[in-house]
Amino acid sequence: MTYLTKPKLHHPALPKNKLGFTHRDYEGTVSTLCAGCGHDSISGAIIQAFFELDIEPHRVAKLSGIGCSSKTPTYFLGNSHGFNSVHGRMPSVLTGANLANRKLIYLGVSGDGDSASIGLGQFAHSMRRGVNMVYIVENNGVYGLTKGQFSATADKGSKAKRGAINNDEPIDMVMLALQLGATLVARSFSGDKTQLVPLIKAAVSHRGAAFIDVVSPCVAFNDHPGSTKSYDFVREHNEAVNRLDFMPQHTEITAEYASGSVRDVVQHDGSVLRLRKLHDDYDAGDRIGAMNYLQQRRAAGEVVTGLLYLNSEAGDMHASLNTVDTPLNELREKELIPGVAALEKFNASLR
Ligand SMILES: Cc1ncc(C[n+]2csc(CCOP(=O)(O)OP(=O)(O)O)c2C)c(N)n1
Ligand code: SF4
Ligand SMILES: [Mg+2]
Repeated sequence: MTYLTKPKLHHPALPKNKLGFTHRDYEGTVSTLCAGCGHDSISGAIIQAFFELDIEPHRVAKLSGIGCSSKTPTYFLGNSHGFNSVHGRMPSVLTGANLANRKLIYLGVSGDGDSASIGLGQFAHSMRRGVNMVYIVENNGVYGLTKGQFSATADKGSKAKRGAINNDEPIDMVMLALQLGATLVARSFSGDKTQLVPLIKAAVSHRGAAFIDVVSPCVAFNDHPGSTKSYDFVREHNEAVNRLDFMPQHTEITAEYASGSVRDVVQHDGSVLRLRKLHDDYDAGDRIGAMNYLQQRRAAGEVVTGLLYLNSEAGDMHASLNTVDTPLNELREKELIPGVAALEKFNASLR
């Protein structure tokens, strides 16, 4: 498949967004992943979300580690900035880029091996620092690229394609993100674009560390009976706690819903997230409650999906470090070398 190039011509009547761009302007090269891989559906959802958000591709920086999942940024947002880093090291590269230029929209794409095994420490620190980013883990429970070894998110007792049983406890990335202080936490399924696209839009409009765990079946190594990351298992055990409508800034809110089942949340950019409750006992504003609920439902064998936690008042790493608004590469000599008097004043403040 690698020899296939995408045709440059496209139908003139393709729908355009407010910027005059079509879906094609948000795509990348032809995917070389296995046909049916969940990761390709996530790429499709990312393309749709950025198209519908009317974001100029050059405002986005996409970063990844190593794995089939980490290859996917080649297949979307071909006109954005991109950096394919080392296995498990995407979070620190993203953090550095974000510190240097806060004007870009940061999208970290990773796998369960990349983030829960070799990169677990990196993942943890990017969450607790509140790096302003969308962090997506394409979670298939295996190392797809290296031929299907169990990853750290594989459920205890789940079966590999050749029959081996996983005896280790799984790492739940959502529980970790909640515990570590991520301020938007969600779980979704690659086969549910209706849920995933608004979640990505909400995460892009959120200020702070936004984490989305997307169960994304690996059709080559982990889509058989006995796997808890297969299409069939997730479809049968998927419990969505809410549905999200995303309304960009300046959109007239017309639909009416019964009060109690709906909560409107205004994000810092003025966009509105309308959260429709599907489970009355679930409150996405209660972090500890969310952790208890997730544990209970997991014990009952359910895969809980939806917007699981949101703190729309949250700050981010730049707020806590009190950094300058201007990206570092735009600072001029006057700001970088403020002179002896300014240096004296600063030194005095430290004495
Ligand atoms: C430092 C280092 N160790 C090991 C590897 C081998 N390796 C490449 S991808 C990978 C696991 C990828 O798994 P995951 O992140 O879940 O991505 P998937 O392929 O499942 O999407 C491993 C162990 C590597 N490339 N670099
Ligand atoms: S090996 Fe698995 S994760 Fe990798 S492309 Fe194929 S189906 Fe997707
Ligand atoms: Mg994986």
